[in-house]
Amino acid sequence: SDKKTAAAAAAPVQIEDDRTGLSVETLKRAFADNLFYIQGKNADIATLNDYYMALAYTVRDRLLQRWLSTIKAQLKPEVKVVYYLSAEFLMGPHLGNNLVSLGIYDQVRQAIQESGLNLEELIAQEEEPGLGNGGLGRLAACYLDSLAALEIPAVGYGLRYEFGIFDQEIRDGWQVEITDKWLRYGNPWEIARPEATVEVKLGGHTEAFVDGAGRYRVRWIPERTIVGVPYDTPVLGFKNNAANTLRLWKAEAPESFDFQAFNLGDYYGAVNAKMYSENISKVLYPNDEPLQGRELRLEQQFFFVSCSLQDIIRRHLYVGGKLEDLHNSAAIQLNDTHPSIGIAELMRLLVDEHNIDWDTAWQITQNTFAYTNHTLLPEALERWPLSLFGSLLPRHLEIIFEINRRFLQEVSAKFPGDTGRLARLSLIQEGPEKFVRMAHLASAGSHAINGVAALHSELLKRDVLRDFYELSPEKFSNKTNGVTPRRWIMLSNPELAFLISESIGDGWIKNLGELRELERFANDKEFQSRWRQIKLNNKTNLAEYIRKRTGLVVDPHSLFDIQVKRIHEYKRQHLNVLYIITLYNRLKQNPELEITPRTFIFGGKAAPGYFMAKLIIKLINSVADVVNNDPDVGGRLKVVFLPDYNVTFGQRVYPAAELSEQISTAGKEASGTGNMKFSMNGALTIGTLDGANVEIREEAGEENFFLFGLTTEEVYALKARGYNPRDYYNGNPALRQVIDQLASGVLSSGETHLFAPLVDHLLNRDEYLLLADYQSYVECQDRVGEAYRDQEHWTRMSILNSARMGKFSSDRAIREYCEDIWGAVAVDVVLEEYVQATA
Ligand code: 4GP
Repeated sequence: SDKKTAAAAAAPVQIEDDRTGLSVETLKRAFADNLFYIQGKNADIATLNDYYMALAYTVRDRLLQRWLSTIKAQLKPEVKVVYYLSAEFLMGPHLGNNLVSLGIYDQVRQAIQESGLNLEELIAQEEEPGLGNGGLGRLAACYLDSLAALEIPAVGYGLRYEFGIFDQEIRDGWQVEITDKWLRYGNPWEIARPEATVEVKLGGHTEAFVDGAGRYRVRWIPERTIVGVPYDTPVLGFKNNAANTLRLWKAEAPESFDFQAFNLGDYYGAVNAKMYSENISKVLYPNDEPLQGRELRLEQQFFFVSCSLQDIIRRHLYVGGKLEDLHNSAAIQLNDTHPSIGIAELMRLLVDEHNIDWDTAWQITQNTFAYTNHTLLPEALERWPLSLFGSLLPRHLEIIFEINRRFLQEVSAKFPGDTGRLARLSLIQEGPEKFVRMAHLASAGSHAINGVAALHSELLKRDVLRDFYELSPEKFSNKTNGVTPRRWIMLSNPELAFLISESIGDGWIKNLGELRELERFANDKEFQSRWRQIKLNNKTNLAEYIRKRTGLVVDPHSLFDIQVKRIHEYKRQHLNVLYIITLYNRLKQNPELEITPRTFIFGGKAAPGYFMAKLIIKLINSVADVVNNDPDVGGRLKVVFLPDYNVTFGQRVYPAAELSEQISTAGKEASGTGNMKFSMNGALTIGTLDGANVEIREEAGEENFFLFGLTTEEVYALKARGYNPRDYYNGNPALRQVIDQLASGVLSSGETHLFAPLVDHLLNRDEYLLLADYQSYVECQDRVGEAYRDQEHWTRMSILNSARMGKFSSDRAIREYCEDIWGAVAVDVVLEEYVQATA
């Protein structure tokens, strides 16, 4: 009866309209209210950032009702939740995307306009969370978007880096890295949940003991403890009621440490411990750098994985689940090997902390985890020196040894006497220095393993994970990547989105396959000219942005030929440059030559320690200097390196592109996702048969794709025969001229040594076969130039490219993961109209 009175007293309160209402009037009122009460400003003193924050909070209020309703709908024992573990989430700016998801872009624009401001300016104010390097992190973000769009219960788990990927500036043609202080002005999209803090142990040693039941057990006596504080960002579904959670962990020192030291009078010691602990979530590691010896990186990985697994278990027990059934209510996806320590950590939690026997724990673990591989590059496969691993995670090393012992027993049973195979499959790499092979841990401990494009998945089975494939072929499948059409068409290319919806209805936004209906407009003159006009508008916008950022004036009527992605030798930005120099030489030889005017646009960051990649940036800028300022060129060629490529900038670039450069050495690019964003927005692709290019070409039709270069098989064969780049150099005068120019200093203001490392590399090793592919690329580029002259035909190809990209929606990819790997289904979310103050 006490309970009854309490419940009566806590009669539910209706959620205020000012917090949820979507009308222009309500939005305006809420905006003014937030400016005053949250930012503590009025119009007299408000900065643009204050206005941005006031609007962000207005929008966030509208997420919260959906978010809490979603949590309520999903917090049930029978609901299976997808946990996406990723060291990177490259989310991009939230505000515009949330407006799209809520379907209130137009109302908000009007409300802001009636408040005397400009919505686009406020949107541009947002500092994007750069918590990822490139493809892998952005894929995780697209997947969260699709999971919410499809109402699949899901949590993304990662690290809340205080400094994300560095900001890039270009000085004297070189990349300069600037710390990314993205949290400087606060982050209105996250909500801290300090009450859900968890403890993580590190270092120390282990002790064996026999427990009360007479069982042999091990306890871990750590050297130090840190705590993980979760920060949650709601991730909205597109025009539905679902809002999933991105939960990022911040590392902090446990308070007790401070007090202890403080009581001893060691104030600095206390502060030091705090700073040391907080280091763990300080900074995102750039990829493409050797990780050996990077203890902090391993600490990061273990930290966020341990926090997340403890969180998952707590949630499972909270809804009344039994640990033996964990795999029925949790599907944990490992986004590459970065979180693969989770396999040993879950074993530890189950066996050591929850007293479950090894065999049962191993079954639960294998049935819960699945692993996605994102790269075949041997240097990118993570392995940790045993010594480092053991000193940081002594108990996990023991567990890995035991997993390995049992695993190799299985292998022996299946392949008796095959010791070579045992050595190849072992989780431990033997040798003068021993290593833990993380891809092997991930493969042994997962029930599903996938690559990210058809070709890549085949190569995984054939090369990198061949022995695992022969051992358990049933684990392997392909899940070709996808990207979200909400951010990558609707938000970034609103005019195109409008034209598409006007022509075929707006079903495509949730079902991208419907774009096929555009095919019937491919020859329609009126439609074609609107299509072209939109592209021109987007190009004009980009040209204006280029002028503002670099001072360069480019012609929006020239062919916009774009390569944006991380700078890496295998991606071959320098092959693109070789063609630019070739064109330049032709114009110098014959200034009257008729060529298709082109603007070559590059963007991308190089890993700070990757010298060759940084030299490629310098090369692009040096060539730009020469080409852009030569009167003989007469503005027909322009080369632009746009600094600080990130998601925000991508949103401007993809809609303005006409030619998409996807020119990696065949067999090296796992999938690519930029390639998909370009085609969706009507760019044609020049590319090799690599990664998802293969499937893009299949879908678009080979007549609508500019193919060049060696195939994967040909690359292998050529290397097996013994590749000598000098043969190509000697046999091709145009190529020879270009390489000689690089060496001579004419492209580097006389600095002859500047590009010597590049020239040396190309002539003597050329690991990525630029010289072998040069002629084929040049001829293909020439065909592109020709094709561009027939604008009607070009437009037709462009329309068909967009029309046929339905497959590359991340919704399709997520459906496949749900059906084949996760066994997760949609859960309907009913919006709660009332707030209940007590339970
Ligand atoms: C990237 C791959 O290089 C790219 O081909 C793929 O599309 C993307 O993952 C998503 O699957 N890898 C990384 C990385 O970004 O850090 O390894």
